[in-house]
Amino acid sequence: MLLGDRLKELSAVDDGACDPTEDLLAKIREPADLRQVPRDRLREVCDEMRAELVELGAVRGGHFAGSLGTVELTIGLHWVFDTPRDRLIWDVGHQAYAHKALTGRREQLIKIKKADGPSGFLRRSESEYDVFGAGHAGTSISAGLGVSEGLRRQGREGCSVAIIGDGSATSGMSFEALNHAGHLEADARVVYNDNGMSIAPSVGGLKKTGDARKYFESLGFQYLGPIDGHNLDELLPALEQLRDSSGPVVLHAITQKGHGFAPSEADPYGWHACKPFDPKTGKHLPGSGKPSTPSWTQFFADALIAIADRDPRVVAITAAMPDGTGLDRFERAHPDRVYDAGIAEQHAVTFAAGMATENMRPVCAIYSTFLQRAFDQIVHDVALQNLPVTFAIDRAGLVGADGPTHHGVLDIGYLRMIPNLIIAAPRDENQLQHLLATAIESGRPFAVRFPRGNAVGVELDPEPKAIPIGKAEMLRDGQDVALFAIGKAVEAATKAADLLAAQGISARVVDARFVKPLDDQALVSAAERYSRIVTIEDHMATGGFGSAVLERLAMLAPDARVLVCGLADRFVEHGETDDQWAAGGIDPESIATRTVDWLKKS
Ligand SMILES: Cc1ncc(C[n+]2csc(CCOP(=O)(O)OP(=O)(O)O)c2C)c(N)n1
Repeated sequence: MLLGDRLKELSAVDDGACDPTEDLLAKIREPADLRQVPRDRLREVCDEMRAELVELGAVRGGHFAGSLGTVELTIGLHWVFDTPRDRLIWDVGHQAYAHKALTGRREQLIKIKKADGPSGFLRRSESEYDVFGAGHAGTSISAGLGVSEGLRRQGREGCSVAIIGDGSATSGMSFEALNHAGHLEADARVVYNDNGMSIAPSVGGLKKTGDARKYFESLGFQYLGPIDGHNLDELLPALEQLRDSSGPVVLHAITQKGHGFAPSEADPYGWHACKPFDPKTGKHLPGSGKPSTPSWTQFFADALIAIADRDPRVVAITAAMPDGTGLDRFERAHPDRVYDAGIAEQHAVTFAAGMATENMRPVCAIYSTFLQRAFDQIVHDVALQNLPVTFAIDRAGLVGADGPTHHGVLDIGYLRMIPNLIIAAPRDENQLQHLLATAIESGRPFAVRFPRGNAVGVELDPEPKAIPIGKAEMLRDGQDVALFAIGKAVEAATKAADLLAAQGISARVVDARFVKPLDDQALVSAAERYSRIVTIEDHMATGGFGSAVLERLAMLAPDARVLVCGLADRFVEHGETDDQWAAGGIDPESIATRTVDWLKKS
């Protein structure tokens, strides 16, 4: 439907109250409506969009500065290209809120990342305009090239355009895709959204030399630009040129992260994501007032600082997440002992392995979900050579609002099968500091996984100290059943034991501490005493901690019966973490109920 028709329709509904000269955005239900807006009014659409995104961020918080910086790009792309026939492929998706608003999801944005609202990233199931799902960085050029080849081979109409930030372009996959596109001489259109920022300032030789033209041209790309990505007079003709080109072609758009809102312009790092704020001042709204326990991440950083104080071999490596992993804090204490490798998890791990061959003790601080990228590097470069690299795996378990692209619920599975690798998970921040010391002092490949959010709030021992590897800890004894839990699930197991006690069932609670090696003695003693063991973990049941227990008991005590409380074989949607635990059957109530039912049956 034409915008004019839509305006008339809306005017009729609104009893003539609708003024077609105002609130253009409200009339745009889909990109076809946007394309009816005359060029000289696109500025107004951009301004309205930006104001709306500021309002949204003020109320909801969440990813913020990235989308403010892509307002003109988004509107320009949907105006110049014939979407959805032409396929826009956004990298990551945290900067695609304007894209969501233009493609029929404007009213739902207020519920973004809530269980009944849109995802914070891109999802094919959410909209035909989300051509390729995302959440992890560096996929768009590969996907765009694949889409382009798919279209060409079948003679389908349309083209693909990958939109990638300079941060995401530091990923190895982006280079691989550019190299392949240059080789194929395929119709690979790329918009290089260069704002100088990843979450933190971007890193890399390309950023240092600043010679993007040379980079792209050396890989066989036609290079357009650089242009000011906020100036429509530059942007629109450049996008038209991009549209009308063939072969591999990149448009270099310079943008400002956080553009158009003074606080985020001044501090794009701090405003990558935000808490609700006052849109007039940019001041964050006060929280509940109750001081909360610091995050697991902060305790990790403090423990690492203490260990590095006494061990000069310790260095820390991040893949573009110095703030998220607490390494910014570490860096303040130990300047010069942190490496930001860019969004390059694979490289970060092998780089660490190289250092480890020279008697260093590198600690790779990487989120569980992003470490998935580096699987072969962990196998081939670290574990096979038995090198002393520590993996500090943050955001392990269910992460809530970021949803299935960001849950860290596969790591036990993909690490457990790797020989030489030790895997542990602390139940609280005090255990975290000790496990970190254990890892670094072990001289072995060692993974310590810990969750997102506030830590438990226990008292800390004065300093991190190594503990025996593979030793579980019994937290309470009982008569009827044993609960074996790992990491954050230990707290749930302890609460479940209380609920069971109220029903007259007395449970032993064991903090396994290690997934690998398991504590055989603790398992056998429980199997002999109860012959019934419940395992609890914030991880997939398939291939997880419970699986490990089952495998071990099949050898050590084959008569033992095991109830595995882990996540079922499906992706968990975005929403509140507590709801995700409950839906996954791993919250205290579910564990207690499942245990009671199971004991009755067996
Ligand atoms: C594989 C992977 N590692 C890390 C991240 C976390 N992350 C999300 S956005 C982002 C920065 C992206 O920078 P850029 O592409 O330049 O976009 P900008 O926010 O600057 O617009 C990072 C590191 C991720 N999504 N995927």
